[in-house]
Amino acid sequence: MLRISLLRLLGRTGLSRGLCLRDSRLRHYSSCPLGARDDAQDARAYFTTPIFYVNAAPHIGHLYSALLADALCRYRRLRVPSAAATRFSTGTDEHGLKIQQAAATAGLAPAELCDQVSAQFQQLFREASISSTDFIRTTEARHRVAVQHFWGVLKARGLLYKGLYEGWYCASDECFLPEAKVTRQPGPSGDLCPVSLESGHPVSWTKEENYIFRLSQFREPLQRWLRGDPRAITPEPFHHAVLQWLEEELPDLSVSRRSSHLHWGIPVPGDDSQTIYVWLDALVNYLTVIGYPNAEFKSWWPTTSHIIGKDILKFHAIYWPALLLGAGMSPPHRIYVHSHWTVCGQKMSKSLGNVVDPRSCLDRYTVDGFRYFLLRQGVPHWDCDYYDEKVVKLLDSELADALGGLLNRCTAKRINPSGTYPAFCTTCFPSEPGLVGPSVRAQAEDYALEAVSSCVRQTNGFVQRHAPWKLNWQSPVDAPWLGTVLHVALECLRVFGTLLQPVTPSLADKLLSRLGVSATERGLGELYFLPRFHGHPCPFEGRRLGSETGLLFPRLDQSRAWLLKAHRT
Ligand code: ME8
Repeated sequence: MLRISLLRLLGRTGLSRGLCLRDSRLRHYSSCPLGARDDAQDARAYFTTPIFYVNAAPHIGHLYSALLADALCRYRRLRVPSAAATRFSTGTDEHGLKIQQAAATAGLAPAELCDQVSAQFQQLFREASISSTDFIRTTEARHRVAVQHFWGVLKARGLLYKGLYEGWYCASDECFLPEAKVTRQPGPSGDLCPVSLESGHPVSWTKEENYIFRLSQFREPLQRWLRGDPRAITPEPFHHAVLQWLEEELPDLSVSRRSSHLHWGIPVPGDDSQTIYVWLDALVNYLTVIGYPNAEFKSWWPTTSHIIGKDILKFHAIYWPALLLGAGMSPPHRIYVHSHWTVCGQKMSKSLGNVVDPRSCLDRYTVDGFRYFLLRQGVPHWDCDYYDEKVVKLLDSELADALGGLLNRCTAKRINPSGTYPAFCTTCFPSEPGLVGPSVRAQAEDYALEAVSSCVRQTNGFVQRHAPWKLNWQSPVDAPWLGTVLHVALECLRVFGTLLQPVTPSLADKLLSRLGVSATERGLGELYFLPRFHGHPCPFEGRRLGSETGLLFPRLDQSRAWLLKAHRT
């Protein structure tokens, strides 16, 4: 069944209903559009991914976040085609102790490490057809201006004070931890070392004079925000989790570090002895991209959707909205949260060294194939284990056999010798079920069009049931029905192709081109399913199909021997 897990993330946004036809036409998606409060052509929507640390090369977890954002963004562009209406940013997070230490370990200047790894992220995203409109690096001058301005606003509003901050700090996670979140584990020398309970990363005791943000003042405003907008954080369990966290006391937050300890960052305005905390620096990237502090940013804020992994929920759902409220702005419109890719049950992470290289996956499975796999298989609510066999099995059965096979069946010369989108015959397939007569050929099951169109396999079942390869174009009795069977199946393929555009853009393009659907006929507004069934004209009927483009998606399992060999080396 063609179920894309992305659709589950979208929940009630409407895309999940995309394959379900009512009144045999695709309905306009009536619920709240992604990232915008209404669907007007000039309504703006701004999508963001996290900005990724440059301490190590990208892995498939990073690509997954970027793909989710990309699919949401491409879907939004299908609904609202105006190029000026949608913005999509991604980028790299280049400051902080973690990067400073990684550069020292690699024997590089921090700026060199940042240039190298940021370029790898940019190349990966280009190769994976991530259609971002902006890429931000936090080492850019425009970002320093934005962060220092934001700091100035918080200061002017009396929300920063200087005080002694004492507690555990985890450089790997770049966060402060209360005692209750710290445990002891044997270190390399066998001695017990303090580590973060959640991530397992080492922590160290820190005691310094810092600037502190009055986070504690924001507990109630945050609760009001989340209770007033139950869809602010989706899926719901994450919304609920944040409200649970807010039941507990919210301590003030240290937002700077001594420059002698952390020099790789943005200095506190007017106090060079302190460097701004990397999370405050990083979160402001979402404003820098849209021109903050210039007033232009107001046309994109707060119609913003942040796509993030669950590991950084607290930063985006508590710190960031509190900082924004403190600076006199609204929280983001939506926070879409996803879970993690694991390997043998363990979170894929650079520090564990169990990462899967996304570029070799794109090479091996093709860009569309790997995009489809990650978006189809990943689920927002729970972690998903990665292994190569799973990719091969899924792509072979769903893209190569079910979808590719269906296209082949309806367009192959043997069954469709005229190479057209054949006519639909209302006598063979009357709009009313149960009619009998010598020319009525449709069966009771064929009236379950919702089901037919909701699933590629069921469309294949429809074709299989009527075996067009056994019907004869030369027979006046068979010909109209043969055309009708192909017409219905091609209509289903057209719907699948249109809806797959955000997920597998090249494959969808190949499919729609083969069906003869022009570039202006691929929007959601054009998506009327089987109008002939309801007595309306169908623009495709009688039209020549597009030219042959070969297999839609080649089976992978022939290359499995190669795959296993590649794995062993
Ligand atoms: O946290 N599965 O950067 P980061 C799925 N710079 N997604 C994963 C993943 C996995 N195993 N591992 C990582 C940072 N991700 C900060 C963010 S934003 C203002 C600053 C994805 O390089 C997921 O989106 O550690 C996660 O939240 C993000 O990468 C963390 O990337």
